[in-house]
Amino acid sequence: MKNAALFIVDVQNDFLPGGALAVKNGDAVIEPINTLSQKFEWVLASKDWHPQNTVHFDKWPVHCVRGTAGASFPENLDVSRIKKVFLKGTGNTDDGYSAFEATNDDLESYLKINGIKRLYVAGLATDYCVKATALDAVRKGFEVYTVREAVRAVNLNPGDEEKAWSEMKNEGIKIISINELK
Ligand code: VGL
Ligand code: ZN
Repeated sequence: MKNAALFIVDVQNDFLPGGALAVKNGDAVIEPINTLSQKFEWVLASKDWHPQNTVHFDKWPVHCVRGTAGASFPENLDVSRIKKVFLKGTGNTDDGYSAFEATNDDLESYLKINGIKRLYVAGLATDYCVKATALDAVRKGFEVYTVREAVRAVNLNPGDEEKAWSEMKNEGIKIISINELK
């Protein structure tokens, strides 16, 4: 696909079943993401990449501490086509939910330099980092699709997932099914 990228948000061990901040059925995103990866020339990803001490851990159990096994990609995720990983949540005083807050490189400039105008967002979690990344992208003028089968929600409060879908739709993000992608 021309001018388009698959963006894989935070598919890391700590967000998978058995991890420190496990998303229910989080592992169900891996197979669709592996399939999607084959369809894109541009495959990009983010990692939640926290320091040991951050205000973020006042709200959440300790997870995705940079360099730990919990912050790694799961073994069954096909990472062979990922061109670049954006590291976010790296500070002590911010949550860094959006991949546009990455500190190792500027995602917006990277996309622009490489002529990417459309983003297909997948990964974890629908109601936090997927939503934050998709909303930032659409607000910055990118055309954004969230791939239904390739995301799962935390649902800290019941209904958070539904709320996230409506927020995304209201801002012009399109929801797409994997089988609608050529
Ligand atoms: C996330 C909660 C805390 C996410 C990250 O990747 O959606 N959620 N940190
Ligand atoms: Zn986090």
